[in-house]
Amino acid sequence: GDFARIDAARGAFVGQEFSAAPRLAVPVQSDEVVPVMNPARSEERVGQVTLASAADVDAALGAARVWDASAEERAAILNRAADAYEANAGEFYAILAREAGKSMPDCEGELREAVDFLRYYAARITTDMTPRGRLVCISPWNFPLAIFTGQIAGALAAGNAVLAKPAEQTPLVADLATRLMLEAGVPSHALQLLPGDGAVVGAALTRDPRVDGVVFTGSTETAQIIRRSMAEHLDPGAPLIAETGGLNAMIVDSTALPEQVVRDVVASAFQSAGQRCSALRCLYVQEDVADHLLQMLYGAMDALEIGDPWLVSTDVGPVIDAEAAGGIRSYVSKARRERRVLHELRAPDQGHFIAPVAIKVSGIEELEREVFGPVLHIARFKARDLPKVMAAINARGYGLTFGLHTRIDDRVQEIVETMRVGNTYVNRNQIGAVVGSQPFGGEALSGTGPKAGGPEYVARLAMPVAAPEVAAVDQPAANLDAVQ
Ligand code: UN1
Repeated sequence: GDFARIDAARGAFVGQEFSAAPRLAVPVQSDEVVPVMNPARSEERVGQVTLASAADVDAALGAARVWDASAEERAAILNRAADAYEANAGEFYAILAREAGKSMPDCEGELREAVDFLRYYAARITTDMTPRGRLVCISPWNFPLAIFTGQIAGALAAGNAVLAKPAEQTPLVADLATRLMLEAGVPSHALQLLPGDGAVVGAALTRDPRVDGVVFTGSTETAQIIRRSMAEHLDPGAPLIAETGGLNAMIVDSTALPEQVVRDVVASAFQSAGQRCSALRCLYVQEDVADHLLQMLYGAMDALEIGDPWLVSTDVGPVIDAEAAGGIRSYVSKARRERRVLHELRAPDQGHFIAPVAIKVSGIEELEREVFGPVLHIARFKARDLPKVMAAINARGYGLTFGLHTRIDDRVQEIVETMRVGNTYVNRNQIGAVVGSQPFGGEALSGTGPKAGGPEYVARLAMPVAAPEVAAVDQPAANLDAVQ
């Protein structure tokens, strides 16, 4: 990226404090204000947020109205919002770096992806779409701009009234994004922002019978809670579109190009401090080349700069908060006690940093859960056990991404056909799906589709188009008898 340009743009916001509050079509009732802290400097305040209350949720749902502008007008306004996002790049980078701990390349990627979602969904708007009604969009802190915007843009493109709940950790970037969409012309009754607690705001939103659907990205456990909450109002027609956790694997055989494997493993496992649901969690290396390849990998890990995301030299920033860091630290300590740590870096002792680490496992079945940080598990396999490796990965049922490095063409086809995952990547890294060209989404425990950034997404957020009526032919019993 163009770091000089980014540096100049975000420089205008050094030291500034930001604030966020519910943005509703009616007056806000809550006055509960909490600080927003910088994960890279545990003592630094980035700003503050006014949390929405259950009463605010009720009022917002009452005020929500579908967006009845023409298809052309909706598309024009979403495109205008995309322009506004680009024009405000510096402020977005400053907030993303300080509120979400995002490195500069990640900040740039987030803004790019958010803009792509706005433009791509604007282009998918058709004149015959009927909105579902009130859609709740619940987004994660790991892509607090891109996924936040993508969900909303998809729902708005279909003309729905959106009630957006950003992640607790990242209300500031959501507030700026919402303001820009409203200023671009989205009416306030069609887009309302409800920052707050999952247990208060998320729960009140998802169990309300006035809600016609929920779009969610986050953990599998939260998706299950939302599903139960939605079941309370017994509207079987209200869809839950979820993109959730992953236990993503990569298989590297003895024909792979080692330099490229190393580069792609480092990016897949450690970029964004491993805080992507697409990130590589379990690397399988063929025994014959493992010693050599892993030595190269550890060398590449040693070259990673871990530190303040404000610095353009930083490769790996902090994890999101103290709770996340604590959970990962105790997981790594256990592996250390069991003498399974293969390679480990050192992290700054200030802020919520986790040093990239490689941990030995015999296979993906040993992974207890998705560890959302820069923790890579490594297993070795013998060539003849390749089918067992594939079966073990499929058996976990967390199919979000899968990576394969091989130079044997027939093997590519065979493996790709066998793997039950959302996105497969061959001879490249397995993060960084691209809106339009690589729609992103998982299967089974990883989500319910349709893929974000894909052609079906907006249509799924509109009412289903009635299937052509097929006249049912009642076969009189007598005729059936005659046939037999
Ligand atoms: C996520 O981590 O929640 O492929 C989604 C990627 C992103 C999607 C990740 N575009 O890395």
